[in-house]
Amino acid sequence: MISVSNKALDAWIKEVAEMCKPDNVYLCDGSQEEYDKMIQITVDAGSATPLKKRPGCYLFRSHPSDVARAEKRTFIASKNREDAGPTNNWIDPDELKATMGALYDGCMKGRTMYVIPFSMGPIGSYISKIGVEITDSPYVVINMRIMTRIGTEVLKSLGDGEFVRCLHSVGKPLAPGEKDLSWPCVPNVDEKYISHFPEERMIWSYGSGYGGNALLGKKCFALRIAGVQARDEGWLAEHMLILKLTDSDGKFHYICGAFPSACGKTNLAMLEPSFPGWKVETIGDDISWMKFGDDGRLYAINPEAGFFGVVPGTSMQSNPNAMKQIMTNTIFTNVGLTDDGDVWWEGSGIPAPDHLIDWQGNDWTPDCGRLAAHSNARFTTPANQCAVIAPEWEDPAGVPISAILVGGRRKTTIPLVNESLDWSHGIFLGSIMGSEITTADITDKVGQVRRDPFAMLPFVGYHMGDYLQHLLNIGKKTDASKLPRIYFVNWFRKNDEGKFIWPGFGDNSRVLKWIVERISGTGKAVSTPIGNMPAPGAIDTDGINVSAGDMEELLKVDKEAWLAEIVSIKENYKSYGDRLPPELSAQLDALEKRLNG
Ligand code: SAT
Ligand code: MN
Repeated sequence: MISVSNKALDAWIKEVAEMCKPDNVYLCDGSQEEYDKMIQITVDAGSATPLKKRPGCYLFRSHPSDVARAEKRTFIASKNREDAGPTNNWIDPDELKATMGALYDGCMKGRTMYVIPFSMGPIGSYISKIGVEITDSPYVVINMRIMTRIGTEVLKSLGDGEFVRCLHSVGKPLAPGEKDLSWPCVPNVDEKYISHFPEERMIWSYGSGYGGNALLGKKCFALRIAGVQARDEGWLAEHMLILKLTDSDGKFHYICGAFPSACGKTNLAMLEPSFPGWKVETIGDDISWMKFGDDGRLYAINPEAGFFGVVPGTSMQSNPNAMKQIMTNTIFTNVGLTDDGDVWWEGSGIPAPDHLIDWQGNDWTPDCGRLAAHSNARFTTPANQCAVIAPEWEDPAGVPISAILVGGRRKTTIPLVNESLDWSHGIFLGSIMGSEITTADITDKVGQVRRDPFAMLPFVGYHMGDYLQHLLNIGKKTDASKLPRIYFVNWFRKNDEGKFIWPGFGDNSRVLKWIVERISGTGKAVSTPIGNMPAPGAIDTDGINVSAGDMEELLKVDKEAWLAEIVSIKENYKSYGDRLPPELSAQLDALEKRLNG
């Protein structure tokens, strides 16, 4: 048995080992040699395929039951049911511990138990926090080393300090001599558990090896548990990208952005602007932790060290920087394997080969009627390999945030961009954001809006109403002039023929340009009932195929549509019951008055 100097950690490791009964216990040091050894273990086990065409890259195929975050099986086990709120699944913590304790009993037999000390954020930053993940999956160790900072340095920095306990098992013990599966997990989705104990700052995950179910530093810790810590300690743990935008004079601003899935968030974080001399650099593509600095501004760090991005749709058009980044040292999960040892996926912009092995390990041809890559296939790739990573991305001081973008995927109503009147109005806009439900969601509600406040619907570890109140409270902790300005954006407006009006991708930089002009005091705006909108001509459309009429449509305040929107927002707000912040209902009333005024 290993031993570590942090007494609480030492005791916890022994307690977990006694419960899970692994054959061995291994403490990760985070070295390259260790990483190479883990890779070799997975190659030898038949789980990983080296990719001849991409140095240091490997392909994994998951079990078909284990391909995405399991939202239905994600639990917030707060002591009081009400504290989990209407958007989370709740189980009494004692009951859940008893159920999962029985599942964990002996679940690591025949396996090695890996102990991974990890830091979310640069080691030692005042914004960073430390966790320890115990797992029986070498795939998790490999991915955690890319996605976070792990090993001896973290343990040193932890000292006798506090850490978040993250326990993970794939839930597949091995009998003596039993051959392992290439993707061990619990195939029955209803027996998987992704559990959070917010009061104890603890995560228990069982039965899944995939993504956010298993890489516990990401959504489980950095959003759900850190969100509770942030609420209690007066800071922010948000589902936001962080980018640095530099204009042609060399002036720069840092911008955060919250978008639900399928809105091109990773692409925006690495965008290639359409103006000569302008530059976007990446700080983070998914999560932003923000604390007040001594000057009263909000400073952000990216708590992660890698990108876990959706592969399908990634192409030289949608994200040339990511395409370059994933040529080396990248883990691919659930994409197609070509006969010459490369990977292929739908929407890559590369013609499909005549034959490949699909994500389920079967022969695939272009006419077979199946996807080569699963729609949630992922790359895990080190952030420092990104060609446009900002040099200061690991600055322990964080970067001062000037603006926050919020937005979803809306065909109608929501204009291209709208500047909030102040912080509270901005929180109101974030609280009503969302996307239209598409056929991909397999529901009878196609076309209705699924509201996803700050893209945090599946990621708030407590009551959504209290979360929105916390955001409002943050705005009262400093001078209004020091707060980031909040912008509501929508790249996805369609015309009557169902075609996108705005070109999107790199041209979204035209909207970012107006935003930094606003922050600098030069951008022209007109005041409208919904907020400040770009004055005619204030958004540069030189060189793109967007007419003045299109711009008018993109920036129109459609009164009837907004009044209908208000009805639907009221319905949504009802679900927060008496925890709906009074300021938000006041914002909604004020909007209605302005529209009718
Ligand atoms: O699997 S993750 O939670 O890391 C990504 C996602 O589903 O948002
Ligand atoms: Mn995300």
